[in-house]
Order: sequence, then structure tokens, then C-alpha cells
Amino acid sequence: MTGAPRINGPRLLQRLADLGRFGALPGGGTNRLALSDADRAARDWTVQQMRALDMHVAIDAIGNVLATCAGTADLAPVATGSHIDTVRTGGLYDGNYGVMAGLEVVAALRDAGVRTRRPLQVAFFTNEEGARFQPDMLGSLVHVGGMPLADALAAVAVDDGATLGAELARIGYAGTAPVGAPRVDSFVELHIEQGPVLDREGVDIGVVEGVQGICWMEFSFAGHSNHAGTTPMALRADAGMAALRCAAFVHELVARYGGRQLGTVGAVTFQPNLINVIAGRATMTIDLRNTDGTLLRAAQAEVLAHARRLAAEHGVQFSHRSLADFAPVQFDAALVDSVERHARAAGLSTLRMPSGAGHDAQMLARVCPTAMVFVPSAGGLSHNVREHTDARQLEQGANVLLQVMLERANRA
Ligand code: HGY
Ligand code: MN
Ligand code: MN
Repeated sequence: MTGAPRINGPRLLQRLADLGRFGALPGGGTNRLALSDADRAARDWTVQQMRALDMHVAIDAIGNVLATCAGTADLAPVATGSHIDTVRTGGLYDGNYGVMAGLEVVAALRDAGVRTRRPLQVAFFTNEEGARFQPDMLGSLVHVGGMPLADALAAVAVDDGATLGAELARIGYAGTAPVGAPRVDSFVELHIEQGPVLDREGVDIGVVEGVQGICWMEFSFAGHSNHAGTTPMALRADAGMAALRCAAFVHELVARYGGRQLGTVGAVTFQPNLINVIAGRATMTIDLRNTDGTLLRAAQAEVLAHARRLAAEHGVQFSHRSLADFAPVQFDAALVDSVERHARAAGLSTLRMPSGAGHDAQMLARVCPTAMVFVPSAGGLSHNVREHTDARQLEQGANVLLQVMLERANRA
């Protein structure tokens, strides 16, 4: 053994910069939608990195990539990882950091001549973001048996109408490894916080105790487009107005619920979307989140009921579909304690907190002991090209991941 294993910070940063080339935006940031050409290139490069570390790489039927380095015993692996797809206005770190740090853990252990008892696995999961296909965390959801493979392959891209299955085949990632019942001992995901808490409090490590519930819906209103100047208000079937008043209701509901209730209307489309034409159709997305599953359900029911009332008032048809529906998740207490213990042993400040963002870890928690490690996001920015985390913080987080995985992989 050549000394205690330590993360090689410059090597981790170099991998993150190299990965950032795929889908790089001119002014900085990343646009790497799931199963796009940029995603294919990033996948190919990451698989190359995995193979260069002598890891066995398996690609499953939903395109998840699972790289494993053997342990001294043939036991279920201790896994880590995240995603390398991004939103259109992504940064360098969301998801990418967890995958590159996982590879750095493997490289650091190899440098130190350390072979763990249990195998170590580094994964990246398909379509975590949900920006192109829904639901989000689709690949890890299929991985753990939470969504039938056929349903996932039939998912339709919001940008160009391609099916997920066709896109997987097109980029060469329609793998053969089975999905639904993974052999995994535990899962620890390292991720940037993507929120303001750690940065504002000046805390080094977020000890994540769970993930809040997520409810994504698409609402559609269908009325009649007509002339904006000649159609009396009482004779209108204005789909656009119904949608906008529904968005205003979401804003009012969140203020009324307070606490940890969140509500976002991220996308609204009108047809024909012209200044002097009453909108005949309006489609909108609604993202509701809460750490309390009961309150989240109540918020969802209120928003749906109000949308129906608005549709009746405006004389328009209303329809909706669920795009994602995940209950809040609690992580494994012992593994969460391990994250806190190793962070403090390294002299780092810690804060226990829930995750505001969805993560693949919330899916792995269905099948094995799971925890997450957060590092600060400068200014709380994420899903934004200016997303940033200091090099020192990135290295600190990776060292905590290394120690947690090492302890877990070598336990009796
Ligand atoms: O939406 C989310 O929380 C995640 O980034 N997919
Ligand atoms: Mn992420
Ligand atoms: Mn994200």
C-alpha cells in the first residue's frame, strides 16, 4: 500500500474540464440533452475513461452505463455515480461531478495500491434531467424496477418527437445488460447542492438525509382562437387566459402553504401565439415539490381542481397528464452518519439537509442503503451556465466520497 489514498484534485478537475467539452456552449456552460449527439460523445469519452481504469463496463437496456472494478471478494458492489446529461442551460458540475469523482475514487485507490473487499461501481444513468424525455431520473428508475422498460423506451422527446428507444439505438447505447433488479450493496452519490444553503451558511459538506417529493404535470387548455379586436370578452374561449390564471394560482398556493412547498411553471406554449389572436390552445408544465408527501398531494389536488374551474369559467376543454410523480425519500441513517463522520474527521463543517433537486439516489434508495454528499454551489446557482463550485470544495467532497465508499466496501 503506497500511503493512504487521496483524491488527485488536478486530475479530477481535468476530467471535469474534458467532459465539459461535449455540448459546450459558446459563452460557457453545457447543453447536453439526453441521447443527443453531445451526450453520445460524452458517453463514449467517459466509457473510454472507465476502460482506461481497467473497469468492466456494462451497458443496460435503457442505456445506463455501469463500470465495475473487482474487489477481493465476489460480493455486491458499493456503487456511486450520477448523470452526464444536462439541461439546455447546464453547467459543468450538475451530475458530471458525481461521475468524475467516482472515477477519481477508483483512480486514487489504484494509485495507493488499495483493492477493496467489495467491488466498486461507478455509474451514469440515462435521462436524469427529464429535460428531453419524462420522467426525470428515468434511467435509474428503470434500473431499480420502478418503470417498465417498454414504457421508458416509448417515451417521446419534447424537442423533436423521437422515441427514447430509437435515440438509444441511434447513438449506440441500447445495451444488453438486464434492468430492474440490480446487484448492489449500497449507493452514495456526490453532487453539488444546486441551492444556496451551504454557500450562504459557509458550510463545506451537506449531509443529505433525503430527497423531497416531486410532482410534474402537463396541463392543456383547448378553446377557440379568434380576433382580439372583434371578439367580445363574453364570447371568448380563451385558452391562454385560463393557463395564465392557473399559473397565478400556483403562485398563490405556494405563498399560502409556505414551509417547504415549491411550485414552478417552467414552460408555457400558446397557439397560435400571436399578439392579436386569442389563444386557441395553451400547454403548460407544473413542477410541485415538498418534503411532506401529504402536503404535496394536497397541493396537486388543489391545482388540478382550480384548473378545472378555470376551464369551465373560460369555456375551454382541460386535459392533463402526469410527467413525474415521486414521493419524498429518506436515506439510510447509518450511511448518512458515515458521511457526516468522515466529513468531520477531515475537519470539514457539515449540515444535515434534504435535497431540493431530484437525483438518481432517490431511485437507488428503493433497492439499497443510499446516501448523498453535497458540496456548495456558488450563489446557489444551477441549471444555469454560471454554475460554479470551487476546486477546493470539489476535492473535499470527493475525499469524503472516497472515505465513505472505502469504509463501506471493506466492512466485514
Ligand atoms: O428536476 C430535478 O430536480 C433534477 O435536476 N432532474
Ligand atoms: Mn443532477
Ligand atoms: Mn439537474
